[in-house]
Amino acid sequence: MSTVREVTYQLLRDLGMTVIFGNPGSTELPFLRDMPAAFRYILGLHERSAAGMALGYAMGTGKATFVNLHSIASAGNGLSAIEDAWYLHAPLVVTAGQQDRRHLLAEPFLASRAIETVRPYVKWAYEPVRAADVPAAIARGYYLAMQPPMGPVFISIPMDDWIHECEPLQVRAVTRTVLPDPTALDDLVRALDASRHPALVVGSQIEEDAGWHELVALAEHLNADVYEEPIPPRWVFPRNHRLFRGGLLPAQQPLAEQLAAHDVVVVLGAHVFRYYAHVPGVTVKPGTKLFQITNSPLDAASALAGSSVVGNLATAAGYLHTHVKAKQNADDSALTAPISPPPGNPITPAYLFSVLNRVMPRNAVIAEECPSAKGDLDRWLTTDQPGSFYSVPNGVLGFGLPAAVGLQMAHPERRVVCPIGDGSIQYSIQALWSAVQSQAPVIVIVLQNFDYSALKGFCDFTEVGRNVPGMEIPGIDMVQIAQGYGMNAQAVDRAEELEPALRAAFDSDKPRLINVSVAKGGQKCMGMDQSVNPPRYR
Ligand SMILES: Cc1ncc(C[n+]2csc(CCOP(=O)(O)OP(=O)(O)O)c2C)c(N)n1
Repeated sequence: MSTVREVTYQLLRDLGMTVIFGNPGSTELPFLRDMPAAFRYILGLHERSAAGMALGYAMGTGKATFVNLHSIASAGNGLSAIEDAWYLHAPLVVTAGQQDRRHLLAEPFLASRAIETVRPYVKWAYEPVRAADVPAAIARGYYLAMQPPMGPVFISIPMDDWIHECEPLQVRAVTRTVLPDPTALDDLVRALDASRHPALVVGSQIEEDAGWHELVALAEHLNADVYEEPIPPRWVFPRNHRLFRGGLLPAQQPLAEQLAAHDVVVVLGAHVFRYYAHVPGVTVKPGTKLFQITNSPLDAASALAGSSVVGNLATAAGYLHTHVKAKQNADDSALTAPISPPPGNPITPAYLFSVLNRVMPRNAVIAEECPSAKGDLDRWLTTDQPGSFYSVPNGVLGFGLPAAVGLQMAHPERRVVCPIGDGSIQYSIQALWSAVQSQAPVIVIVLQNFDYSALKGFCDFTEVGRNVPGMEIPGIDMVQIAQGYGMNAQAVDRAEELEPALRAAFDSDKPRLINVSVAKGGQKCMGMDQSVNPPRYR
């Protein structure tokens, strides 16, 4: 008879989860010992980094990724990455050790209530009732994690379970594509056929459902204006396309105004809508017909207005393309090409991103976390290939760097670039070490402005005032920190140094950190200024 440990490794092999991201402790050692040669263990020096790299890897490969954390000690540390996976619909099978069942009742050292802790941000949190159920629980977690909307699951495993006897387990076929209701889509077809000026609002679920090409074909067929969802975690439409109209603002009233010219708005793969600043208003102006197609029943239920259809985005876009009549009357006022920003000193984020856009390969992948420079990044980076852009989904800093490293591991044939603030990089700084150790040639561009510019911007935006503690972060030497983790690093202080430094990084096949001294940001809040009538908090 096999053991739980042997059956589990066979199961992980059969499910294709042979890369394990983790940070070990005593309660995991009975599982990790003598790991079979087919497996690769990626060590994160902190669980935010370990689970965050797994998140990047899962999004890059589109496949469930196995994470092994340490009891409650590290499930808590990894929770923000699990939360990111929840909002990004990223399939993670997260496991953590539990104390030995035989004395759990006595609350020993490292006893774990991790399943209660993580529950709001996972699709399923479970501790098997019997040791012999461990492999089947992992299999069940895997099928659920991969089911749209994909997401994390969590299984807590008592450390004595691994040595118990266990029956072999057969992997099962579980389908993953949920077809949208054709009757509901036909209502949308009629609305689009009757529409004079439709708009598409596109969101990250397009990428989850591999619907990039179907979306572009649909937009061109309809000649519809295409807007990106507010604060997009992924870009899903070519940035230079004639129909691309930019992003929607994350506040109710200004967003409705952006869409005011349209008689039909179809939201494809996004919330209706993701707001940030509370500026009350209507969802869309009266008379505009609003439709949502989403792979998430939760998003369908929480939409503020309109009709929702649940199902696969690629299928839905393909159906609409086939059934709606083509339209000619596009307003072809595509975004005019902006004038390149000047190379001033200090370097502006706008200049930095305009140079990066010129220098980087067209198939580069961006994993970003630069709060106050988001607007400039959005303006100047013109990626036009699927899987090119990832960003923090729900405001929890610590996403960017480990996601970049995980994405780089998933895409050895592409270069991953991580533009990141000097504040943001501190939340998961240890991922620098994992990039070096795993030889993942990620290019980290730190925007060093020595403060929390985005928070200062928010202070101005909402009239909180500037008399707030904890806004400055002086005295951090990012080059030395990176070098301390074994990474090549250099400082760029003058505009003329920027392009050579970037070119050298792309020419090298090693990971590298470039610390760029930039002008302080915070002039706008998520693309909004006082004209949107922001809330006041004083
Ligand atoms: C985990 C976490 N802690 C704190 C915050 C609040 N916060 C939002 S933006 C920001 C500043 C980040 O600084 P930096 O990366 O230097 O970017 P900058 O604001 O200077 O553009 C902070 C602290 C957060 N969103 N997440």
